[in-house]
Amino acid sequence: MFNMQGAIFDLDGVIVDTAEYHFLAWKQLAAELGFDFTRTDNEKLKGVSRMHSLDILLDVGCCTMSDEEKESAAAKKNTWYMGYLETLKQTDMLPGALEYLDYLRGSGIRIALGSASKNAVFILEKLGIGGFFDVVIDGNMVSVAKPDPEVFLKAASALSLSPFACIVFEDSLAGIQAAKAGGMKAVGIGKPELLLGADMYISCLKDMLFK
Ligand code: B16
Ligand code: MG
Repeated sequence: MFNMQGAIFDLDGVIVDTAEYHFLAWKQLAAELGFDFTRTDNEKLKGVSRMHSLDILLDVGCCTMSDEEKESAAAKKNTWYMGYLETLKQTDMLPGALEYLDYLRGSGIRIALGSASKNAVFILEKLGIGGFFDVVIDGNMVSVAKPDPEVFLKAASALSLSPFACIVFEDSLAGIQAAKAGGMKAVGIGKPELLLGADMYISCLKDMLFK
């Protein structure tokens, strides 16, 4: 497909859906601050960095915080979130993700993770799939968030591949934009109308097994 030599995967929403755990932890923080945070609000946080997510949450509650208070609130939310991640296991992976990683490995395709999450390594460990990835670039290793292509360019470079030889699998619009800005092909996972600009659309990685 597209003469792919490297596959770069986003994590949340592509390999595993941790959005519900993010939601529960952000909702708990909002409750402490005295306002409600809904699942609809949570949609705005997909693919967005932790601190930017906090800014969006504070906007929802019409709250303001100093930088110090923000650091402490984000750390508290992350402790709750990591508590939810404790129960994560391989069977929680999204349909076809494990099988497609296995297929790519067997085909000699180089594999990278390109995620905004600072918990990516922990999540891969919980899922028991760290061994599939030649390279992991996560939120601890980038200075500019998607839609900037930094995370995917770093992944391609660490795979020793040209961006043009790589395909990015993404569930967020910012991620699709980042992949295209980096010169990669982009496969959008989700509704085409929400992921404008991708080269191809699928509903989950299981669809790739039949292409
Ligand atoms: P953390 P992805 C993103 O993961 C999530 O989609 C987003 O909701 C989250 O805020 C972000 O990671 C940061 O996560 O708090 O664990 O550092 O989609 O880029 O794999
Ligand atoms: Mg994602």
